[in-house]
Amino acid sequence: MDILKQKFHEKAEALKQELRTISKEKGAQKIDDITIAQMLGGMRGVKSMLWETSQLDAQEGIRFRGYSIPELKEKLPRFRGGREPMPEGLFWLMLVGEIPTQEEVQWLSDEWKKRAVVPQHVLDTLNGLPPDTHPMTQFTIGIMALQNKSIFAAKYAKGMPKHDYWDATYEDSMNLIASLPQVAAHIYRRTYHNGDIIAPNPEEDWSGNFAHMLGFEGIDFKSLMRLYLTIHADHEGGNASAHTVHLVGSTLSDAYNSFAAGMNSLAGPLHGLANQEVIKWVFEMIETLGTRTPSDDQIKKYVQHTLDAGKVIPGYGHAVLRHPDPRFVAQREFAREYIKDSEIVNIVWQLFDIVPPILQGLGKVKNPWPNVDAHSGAILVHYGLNEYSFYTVLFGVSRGLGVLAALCWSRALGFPLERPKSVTSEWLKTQLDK
Ligand code: CMX
Repeated sequence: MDILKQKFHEKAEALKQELRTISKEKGAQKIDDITIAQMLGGMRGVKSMLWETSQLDAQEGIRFRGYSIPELKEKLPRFRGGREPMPEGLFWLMLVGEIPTQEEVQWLSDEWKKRAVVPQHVLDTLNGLPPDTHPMTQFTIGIMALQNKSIFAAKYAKGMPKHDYWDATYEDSMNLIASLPQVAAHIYRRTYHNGDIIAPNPEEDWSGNFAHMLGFEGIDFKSLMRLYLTIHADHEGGNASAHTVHLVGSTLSDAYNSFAAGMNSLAGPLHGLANQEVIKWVFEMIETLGTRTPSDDQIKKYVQHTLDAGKVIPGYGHAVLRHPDPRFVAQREFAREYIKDSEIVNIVWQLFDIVPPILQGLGKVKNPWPNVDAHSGAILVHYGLNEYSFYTVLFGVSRGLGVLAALCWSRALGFPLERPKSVTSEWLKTQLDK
């Protein structure tokens, strides 16, 4: 058994026993009530799921196993003396709750290199799709095409006992994560670069190799990828993509089926697709105003024009957060440190001053602050990755780390099929009468 799997197994077994005891001895204890407003309002705040890998605080933002993003930047191992954390380290942390050593992260990086085998039929499947197929659609199809490699599905078909589910899920998750950069890069190159595919570079880490296969060799872009793939990885379990993976996984669908389902959820404009919508909206603004250096007044009018047209301002607002998203802040810091004078980045910073008071003035928006998607596109444009329809795929590659680590936990803890209760509006009205 490999070192990470062994550690995970020991921790999961201990927690499984503990949770069983809690359920047996305190199972009837109430921890929450649900209101009609919550039921009609997208179940905001209803505590109904265990999710070990990260937790979100409305004011403070995300913590991964208790560590904030600035703490991760300081504590996680880095690649060859670079300044940004390696996502390999975050996966280790999320899976076993310990900050890994440099050697452990190196082991994981090497392990993913070994496991990154994308069969030809997957690439052929992608190549068979019309080039105007949205990259997120291609991404889910690519993941589904990998599914015939599922160890869980093969073992289940042969009658795998329940106590082995976690093991097969771990194997699938590791193989799938290892393969995601190549699948994503293939989609990028076939869609935007005439199918000029770039072979992996075994000298690189997971993020550096991804940047290389996309066609970006700059050291700063590789640093950006390390940060980007770290901060987008997880946002506790209730967000739409994570919850989808959790729900589908609860049916004992394997990691490939579950993750592809989550990616379809990430592809919605209120969720991950917002990162493409932000930059698309900024480009439209530039074109309408006829300048790449708009004044604050011009931007204010454009924001108002968007709202008057009955649309949302992409990249602003959040279902849980009530402060600027620390993932936005981390990207702003990156831009301050690495980028000098980018007109698009400047617009994002102007928007940060201009949009919140306008949204606040509407009187209904609960969080007027920017979320993770408000900043990412501007930095990618700065480095020349202008094809914004691809942005959500980058988000998806990163999200694989969190949701698949969490899926391993769900299998190891033996979580059952998820099946909340629904009611009709007729039933709801009868409750009011009572
Ligand atoms: N611009 C305009 N109106 C907004 C808004 C925004 N950015 N954010 C919220 N509102 C509106 C809502 O549409 C809603 O209006 P109605 O009552 O008329 O339907 C009202 O304010 C209340 O919404 P809320 O409770 O503040 O927000 P929700 O929890 O319902 O929704 C979110 C959260 C993210 C979907 C919403 O803020 C939004 O649509 N933002 C823009 C899209 C976006 O950036 N999504 C990415 C989120 C991060 C991610 O998952 O990647």
